[in-house]
Amino acid sequence: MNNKPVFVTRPSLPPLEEYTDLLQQVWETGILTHNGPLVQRFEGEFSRLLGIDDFVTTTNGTVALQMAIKALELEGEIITTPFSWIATISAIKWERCVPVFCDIDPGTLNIDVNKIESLINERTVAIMPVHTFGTACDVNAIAALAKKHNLKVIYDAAHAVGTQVEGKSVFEYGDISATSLHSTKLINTAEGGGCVTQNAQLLEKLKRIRFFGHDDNKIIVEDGFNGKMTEVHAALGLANLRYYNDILSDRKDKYQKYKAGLQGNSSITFQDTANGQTNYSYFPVIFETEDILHRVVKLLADQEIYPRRYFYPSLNLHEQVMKSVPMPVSEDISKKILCLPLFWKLNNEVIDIVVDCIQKIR
Ligand code: T4K
Repeated sequence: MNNKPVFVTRPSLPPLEEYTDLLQQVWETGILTHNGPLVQRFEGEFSRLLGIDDFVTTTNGTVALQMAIKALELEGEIITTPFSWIATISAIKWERCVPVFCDIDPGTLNIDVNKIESLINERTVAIMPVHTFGTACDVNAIAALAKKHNLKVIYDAAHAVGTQVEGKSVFEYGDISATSLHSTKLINTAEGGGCVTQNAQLLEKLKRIRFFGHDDNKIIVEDGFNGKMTEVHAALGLANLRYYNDILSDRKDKYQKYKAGLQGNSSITFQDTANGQTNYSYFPVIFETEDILHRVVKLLADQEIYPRRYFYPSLNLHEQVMKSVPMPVSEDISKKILCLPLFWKLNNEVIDIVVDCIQKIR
């Protein structure tokens, strides 16, 4: 087998000349940043492909989350999931809000909507769920809860480029969705991210916040910071977007190949992708025990194949960043979950080897 070692992911990369053609334009204009022509073009093309009205690019997904909190002027407690990447809570903490964990649903691995209400109090200002591994949250139930208690909803949609609910982009739910365009994501700009909102005033505010608080005339009208994407990053995004449909369908094929190969193995369960509302951006497998996971990791390492323990440990156990509170479902799942290699152009032979290794261990 070629292309060893095999990692959990590899960035989608267009043919180099397609990227350099776009860079040629950057060299010609000399515009490297400050919402130049390629950033604007990327925002337009990305929005068209996803069927959304507008997209505010940012330097990365963490900054997009922080901008969302800033734009909504939140001060207080934000209910979120312990089963995520550290950025979900670090963004909340950087914005001087307090993360409050709500355990997850063991099937979808998303925030357990039935457990949110008991955590709401007079200090609660928002809910920040994650569309974990690109699988949509129960967006309608979350909207109903938010309405009932007058709370804002920010979706950490870092994994969810391409996820659709009820025939439209999942980015259209909540007050703001914040996504990531990091090199490990379905569409990448190397580092990058962005915000989506249906609210025109919020959209303008997000644009001002990412540009030092400038209005269109470069007058400082509010607190802001520097969250701008560069032209060099937007060029990579534009080149990658040409392959968007191919990337989506290729991942779906590979996801289904894994699933077909592993179906019937009684020591594993899969994420419940809730009626197909996923973008196939990760292939997580939950083993019956942590011991089986360790044995699979060892067997795959012998073949130079390196899956990843996303997300381990459960965020509530990071005692150096916050006080520990028990989150039994998230803690249990995080010990037993492994994300298998899944990326555009992954060799199908690798999937066969991975499936074979897992089937050997019961
Ligand atoms: N919210 C959620 C739910 C998130 O998952 C994340 C980020 C965020 C918010 C914040 O978004 P950003 O601020 O990052 O835009 C990765 C990413 O750094 C991070 O973006 C991502 N989530 C997180 C889940 O995973 P690692 O620690 O897995 O990276 P690393 O270097 O171990 O890479 C994994 C594999 O990918 C490597 O074994 C090889 C391959 N790889 C990686 C990079 C960076 C490449 O082939 N090329 C590359 O350039 O963090």
